[in-house]
Amino acid sequence: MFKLYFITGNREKFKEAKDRFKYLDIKLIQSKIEYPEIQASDITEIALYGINYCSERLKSPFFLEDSGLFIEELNCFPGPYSRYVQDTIGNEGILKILSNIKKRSAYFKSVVALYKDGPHLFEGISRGAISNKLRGQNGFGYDPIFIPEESSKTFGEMSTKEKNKFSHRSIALENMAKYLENGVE
Ligand code: ITT
Repeated sequence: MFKLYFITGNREKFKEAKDRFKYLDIKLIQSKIEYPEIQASDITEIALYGINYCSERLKSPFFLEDSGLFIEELNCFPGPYSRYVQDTIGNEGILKILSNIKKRSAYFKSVVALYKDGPHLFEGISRGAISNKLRGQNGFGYDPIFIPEESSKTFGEMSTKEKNKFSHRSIALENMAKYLENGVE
């Protein structure tokens, strides 16, 4: 079985990846090595900086993941600032900003950065909308305010397995899994 480290401090992300990889011949191990999350205007740049930094410290194959919520009516804010916005104004703050706005479309984007004989990038996007109020206790971060297309539930109202049917992270992880299995990027 192939051992692969997922560098993340976020337990929920690891849980999602474990569920996603359940059927594959890959043993996923969480690593909490800390790496600088640079402030850049592009999440791919943040992820690439992260793997280059970690590749000097970890010799086994590993990946990390950077994601963000992009609200279309706000010119794709918070995007690369999603962590800061979540830690400061949080979901209530986002709902307040959007309180008089009808067009609530948004998407989550995930960039999975794998380091295995060099860097490889995989992307996933989940399109949907921001709910009118907080709904659900599951997941983390923006999950209680994001409703993916093809569902009427927020991610916060879904189990990990259900969220994985729609989520940006799940799509990016699937793209990485295909590469690991078939060598196709
Ligand atoms: P890492 O240790 O893996 O970096 P993190 O929690 O810092 O974990 P990110 O920087 O990738 O994660 O995420 C940026 C912000 O977006 C952060 O506030 C997350 O809570 C939020 N976020 C990312 N993915 C999400 C998801 O699937 N559902 C809800 N919120 C999410």
